[in-house]
Amino acid sequence: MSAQLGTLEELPQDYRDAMSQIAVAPLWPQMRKVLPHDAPMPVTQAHCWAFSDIRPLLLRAGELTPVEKAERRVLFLVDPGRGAGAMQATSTIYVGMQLLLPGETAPAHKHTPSAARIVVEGEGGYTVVDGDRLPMEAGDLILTPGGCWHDHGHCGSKPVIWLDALDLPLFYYLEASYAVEAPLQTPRNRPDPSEVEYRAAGLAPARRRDIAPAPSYPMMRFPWKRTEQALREYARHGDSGIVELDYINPETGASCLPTLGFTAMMLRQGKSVKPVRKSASAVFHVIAGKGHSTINGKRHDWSAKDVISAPVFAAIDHVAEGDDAFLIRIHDAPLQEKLGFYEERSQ
Ligand code: 1HN
Repeated sequence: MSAQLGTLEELPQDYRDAMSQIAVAPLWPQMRKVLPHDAPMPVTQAHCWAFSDIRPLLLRAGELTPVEKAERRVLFLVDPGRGAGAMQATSTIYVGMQLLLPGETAPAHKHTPSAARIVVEGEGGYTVVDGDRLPMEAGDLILTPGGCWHDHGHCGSKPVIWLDALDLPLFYYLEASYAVEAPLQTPRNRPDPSEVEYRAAGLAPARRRDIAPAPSYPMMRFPWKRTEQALREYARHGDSGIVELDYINPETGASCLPTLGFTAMMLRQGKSVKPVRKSASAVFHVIAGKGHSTINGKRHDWSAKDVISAPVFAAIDHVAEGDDAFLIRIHDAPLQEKLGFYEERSQ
């Protein structure tokens, strides 16, 4: 079954040249590379990006490059398994840190990939998504789904930094990635739907089915204050296992974006948590607390605002030190579920 397959070097040079000339190649030398036994062989290497390393370079970008010249002033996280310039934190997940200075705006555009922001630092930032003005407060998750217009602004007095997560690598691979540009939007003069129609979990507007179908993306902002409260209550009254809440579409219960999943996690202080191994890749953003995660045998120490990546099927062990810790896990389980292969295995 697992006999050694023939190599390219075994083939005569004239045969190899003849293949190249007509643009064909033999499958068998590459068969195991594309179809390894029993589990994938990820290219992605687990990594921890310290916010204290990124922040000074991002602030310097604020001095070096005006936002008008950058459109989006971002430093993106490069998977060490892929090397210089790779716009990938994992196979499918792009992550960047974006800086907006007081008074700056980033012009409107819409694109095929979907995005979400997690606010890392600063007050007064906002994103306008399809006319709704979404305030950006620390830890908030803000969606900009594919095809939705979005621009950013900042009416505060200190720099604002947020994390961008996109399914860009997937769309780029599909040769499906492009954007359309437009001037800044004029926001509606009312609070966003998380404060109005979807004020409370489990409640959604009653609608006339014939003329008012539920919007595909009803809620674009998930305020961190509510998420943290929900996690703490769940930890207090739920079972003693892993404390995690998925961000969902409040109309359908589906993942809040089509390919990317977002899961809020609470790690109780001093407790080691060993989740099942998942076929999804993941990027963890630390909202608060400090601790360490051992990923495939290597220890990564982290604290608030850091970002940690994990490849598919990673064996992971998280420990919060000192106080309870809060993280948001960005992952591609929704994509894998749609494709019908999402899988979990015990460690
Ligand atoms: C994008 O649209 C934003 O709107 C940020 O803030 C980062 C990276 C790649 C492609 C589109 C934004 C992005 C992006």
